[in-house]
Amino acid sequence: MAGEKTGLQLLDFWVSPFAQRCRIALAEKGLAYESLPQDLANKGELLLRVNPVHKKIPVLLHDGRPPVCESLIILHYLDEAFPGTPPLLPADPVARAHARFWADYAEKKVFDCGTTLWKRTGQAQAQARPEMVEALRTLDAELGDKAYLAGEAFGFVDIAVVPFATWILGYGRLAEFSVEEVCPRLLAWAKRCGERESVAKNLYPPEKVYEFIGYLKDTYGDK
Ligand code: GS8
Repeated sequence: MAGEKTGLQLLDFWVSPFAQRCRIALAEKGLAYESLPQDLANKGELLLRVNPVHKKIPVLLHDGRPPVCESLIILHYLDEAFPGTPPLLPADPVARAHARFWADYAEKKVFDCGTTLWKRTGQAQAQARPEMVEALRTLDAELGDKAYLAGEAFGFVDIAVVPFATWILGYGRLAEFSVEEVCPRLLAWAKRCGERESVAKNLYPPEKVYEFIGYLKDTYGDK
């Protein structure tokens, strides 16, 4: 997709769950954009210039305006800058607050704990295992029998959390637990989300993500 009409460009990385959030959100809103893939092992001048604070992707560029960094902030920005597109966040303030709460929970618990699982060894890794299982059980219980995390409609919290779902299989393998036993409803939800074109086009199969986790472990993991 090119961003000529909207003037949108995304500093991107294929398997990044944070970039995937933005790509799914842009697709849900029907906003064309140009993806600018970044080499994170050898960061280029553009990334360092547009995100000098964190030096991380994703970064959204919009028509020469100051860059917008941080995936969830980008999602909020898209809702605010393109009011004519389908909103990601629900209208009700309490529902919005809950959506933000669970997006934050999944990132802090599942993604951060997952990073400990592939990066660390010994006691740190061993401690992360029960934390991961508890976090997945908690998310599974929060989902319960709902179709999507916030109820009957797919939205902000699903977009924020579903990229992590493709990493869960890898976490289960690393920590030797059965994801099917720990979070069956979450797996069914991820499959349901994957039926949407916005998600299907922007996520990768868990096996491919697991291969990438192996690369991360070999390259950046504790030796
Ligand atoms: C996290 C972005 C991030 O970790 C957000 O956008 O929500 N809180 C931020 N980006 C990673 C790639 S995905 O793991 C990144 O750019 N890493 C490069 C680095 O750390 O050097």
